Amino acid sequence: MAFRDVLEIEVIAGDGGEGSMSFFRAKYLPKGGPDGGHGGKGGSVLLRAVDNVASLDALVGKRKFRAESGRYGEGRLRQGADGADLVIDVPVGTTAFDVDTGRVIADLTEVGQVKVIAKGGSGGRGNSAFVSPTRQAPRFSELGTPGERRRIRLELRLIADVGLVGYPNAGKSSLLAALSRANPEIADYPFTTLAPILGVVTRGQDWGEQRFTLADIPGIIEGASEGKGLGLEFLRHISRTRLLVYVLDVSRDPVTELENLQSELRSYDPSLLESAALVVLNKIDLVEPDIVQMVTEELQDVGLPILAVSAQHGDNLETLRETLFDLLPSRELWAQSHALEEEPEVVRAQPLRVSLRIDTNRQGEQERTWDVEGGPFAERLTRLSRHLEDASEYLQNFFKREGLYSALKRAGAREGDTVNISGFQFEYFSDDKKQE
Ligand SMILES: Nc1nc2c(ncn2[C@@H]2O[C@H](COP(=O)(O)OP(=O)(O)OP(=O)(O)O)[C@@H](O)[C@H]2O)c(=O)[nH]1
Ligand SMILES: [Mg+2]
Repeated sequence: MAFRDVLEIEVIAGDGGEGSMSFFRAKYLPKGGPDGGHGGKGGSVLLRAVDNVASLDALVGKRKFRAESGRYGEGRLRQGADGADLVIDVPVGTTAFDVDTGRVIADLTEVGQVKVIAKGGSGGRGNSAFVSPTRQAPRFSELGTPGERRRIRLELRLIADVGLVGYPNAGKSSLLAALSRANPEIADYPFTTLAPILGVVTRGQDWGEQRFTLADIPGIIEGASEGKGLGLEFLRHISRTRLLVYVLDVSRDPVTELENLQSELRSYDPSLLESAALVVLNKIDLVEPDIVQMVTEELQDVGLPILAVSAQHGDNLETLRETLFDLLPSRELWAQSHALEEEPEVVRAQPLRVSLRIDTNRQGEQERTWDVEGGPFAERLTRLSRHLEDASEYLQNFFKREGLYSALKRAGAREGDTVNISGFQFEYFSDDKKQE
């Protein structure tokens, strides 16, 4: 059975629709007013956490996920339809990273949780929106803004409360089977378990019933952090468990095995060693009681509680169940120190910056260009790029209102300098001059 727990996809939100440039027309009205409606919003791409561990598998093979774009606006003030959102179902426990920044975009820890991972563009305004006392018939409208596009890495970390870690053949799956109703494969060869398996462990009945989930992951061996065995891939699935159980085969070399396990975990993520933990010495039926006693004493130094059991014969399993319930830290306590920090929703606008660039042209003359960064200017120009000519007066006012001219003036701009706003260029002229 394939078990996909890491996947890279590309998500593309819908573009906003274009606003309409239209004038009301009727036979008996020769010059109707502007009536271009707004474009619709682009659909966003969302992740939704569902209670189905296999759901990342369902996404395999599809690389691009695209939400619908908004429709264009039309005359008679008809607004374009919004594009539909695209909801991608992922298993609860999935974390989404932005591949390019490495930041956490969404960390879905509860079933039903929904998070936008690519925001749809906004619709352009129709020409009806630009009517003013001095502009009765605007001959321009806006384009919509493009939808966000992102490369996303999805990582599934099972949301198990307790995790079993140990060498192959230590008896992890046997313990899972003995403590829960899960039915993992158990066999006398290493790496029987190839993918994580969850079981539910309960105590008490009816209203008093308590439960936790127990994860059995593939065996870990020395050198796993360098890619030996099945590698440390699966340790991801115990990174959220609140209690770790080191399962050791008492008949092998448990002291060395525990040391190696801990050092492999440490090289994967040092904070794993700070989790609450318990050592289970398994297969006590295979050795004399004084061996168990001796090993237990040798393991004292590690400073963890130790319990000797036989998964096969059922020795001490009820004590193990009780101990697990007792040692399991509460969710609230655990969350305080382990919450992943999601990327903040609001991206603050960049402050306006103007900088002068002086080039010498072929004729040996100096050309002065002011590069403008930040501020709302580039977006507004892009939105109006289909109608720059007709919108020029509107844009002049907009630039002035938003402080572009005063910033340029303060920086020392001169009549005839070029102003460059992400590729849109025009000539600077000072306000003072205009008023003369
Ligand atoms: N004698 C004895 N054998 C056991 C005990 N627990 C497990 N075994 C046997 O040990 C072998 C390995 O058990 P598994 O539960 O498959 O071990 P695992 O840790 O899940 O192994 P991997 O999945 O390969 O990592 C099987 O043959 C089990 O029957 C025990 O308490 N006593
Ligand atoms: Mg197993």
